[in-house]
Amino acid sequence: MATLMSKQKLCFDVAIIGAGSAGLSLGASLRRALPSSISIGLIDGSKYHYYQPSWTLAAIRKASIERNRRPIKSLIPRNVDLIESHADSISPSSNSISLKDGQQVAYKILVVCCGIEPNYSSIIGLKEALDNDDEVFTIFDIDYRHKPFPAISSFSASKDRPAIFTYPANELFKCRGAACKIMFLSHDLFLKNGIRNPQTIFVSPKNYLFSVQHYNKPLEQIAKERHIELMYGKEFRRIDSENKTIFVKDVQSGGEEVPMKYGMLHVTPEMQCPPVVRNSPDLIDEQSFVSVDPYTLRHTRFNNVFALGDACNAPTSKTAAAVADQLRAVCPAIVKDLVSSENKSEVPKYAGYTACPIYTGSNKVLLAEFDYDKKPTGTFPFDETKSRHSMYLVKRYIMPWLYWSLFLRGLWHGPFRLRRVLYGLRMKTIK
Ligand code: UQ1
Repeated sequence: MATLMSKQKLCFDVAIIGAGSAGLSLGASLRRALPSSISIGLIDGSKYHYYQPSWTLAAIRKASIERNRRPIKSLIPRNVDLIESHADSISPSSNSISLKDGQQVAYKILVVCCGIEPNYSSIIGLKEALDNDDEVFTIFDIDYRHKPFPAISSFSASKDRPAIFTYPANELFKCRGAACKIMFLSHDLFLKNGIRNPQTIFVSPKNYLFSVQHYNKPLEQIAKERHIELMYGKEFRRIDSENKTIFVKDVQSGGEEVPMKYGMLHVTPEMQCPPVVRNSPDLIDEQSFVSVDPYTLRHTRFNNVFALGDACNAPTSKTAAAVADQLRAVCPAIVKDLVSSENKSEVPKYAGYTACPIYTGSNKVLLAEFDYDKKPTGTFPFDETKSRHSMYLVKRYIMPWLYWSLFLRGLWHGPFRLRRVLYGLRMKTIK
């Protein structure tokens, strides 16, 4: 239980900010690993926790957003305290957090897992377009959950304007694969709706579809087979939704804005940490993400602060799979700090593992798994550059179960062990 220091001040051995994927799975993992006398507090004023990987399939009604959410209260492990308020700012030099409702929370160890949110201001006219134009949508914002399906299903060739999918100008967004997935999913639906040659364009400031070459090549090949145009080196910074036009600039040469008409537009917005992090200057880097050592996820200046999930600046693709593997490093480090500092055994390092099951059309999925070095780190002992129906079934049916029943309950710290077993079995059969 929390200690009540005064009427206004709560105190926890471990305070976790955010009941998203990272906060809940860490809270549950720590509860299993720490003695019950160690208090754990989880701070979040939201009502629901969403299974975000369902948002892509929900866009074409192969999943339901409502069925993939749970009240946060129902997910809090026994003997973890939920503080139902939003954190407002953190003062790491005095080990305390100010909450929006005026309370103060003191901690011995703080873990910042508050996630990230869209920053629409980086594209002129985008918020108005999302609010007013039915042909503009994003799958990255729960507030716009009503938009994707109508926008995709009413796209038609007769508009004579293409369907456009965009990446943001910088790398500050979550789940790189989701921006590709929604394109292939939409393209499937266009074909299913009888559009014979749906004009589809992917606009990216980079010169790739996916940042890891090993997976980028097959994804580009699939786009080519589907006659999807890949427009590289173009930055999208302005939209005039009244005239159904976006304006792009060449990244290399700068130069004039070039107008492009759209008949449907999916935007992957730039993202930023919520105010609690941006209001805490001691904790952040120049892009206002929590500054951590990429291998330990411990803060670069404050030894008793960690951050994991989307809000930390570890340079990997931000996914729930990354969080699961991060737990392998963070959980034992916290246990060691609090109860077994004399234990000399090494805490595992996080090597940047992340995974992204990318839907590539016709009920097939390419499972991309890689680390900081962009080295493929496949769990399954087969060629992961191939799109497979089996991986689609894993994504659609196994992953939600793994997420709710194992991961959020502190029983899944990534596929590290599974990989060893599967590769071990393969070596045995080869012998
Ligand atoms: C994973 O661990 C995870 O997080 C809990 C996901 O999110 C739901 C994933 O999509 C994937 C692919 C993994 C990695 C697991 C395996 C079995 C490769």
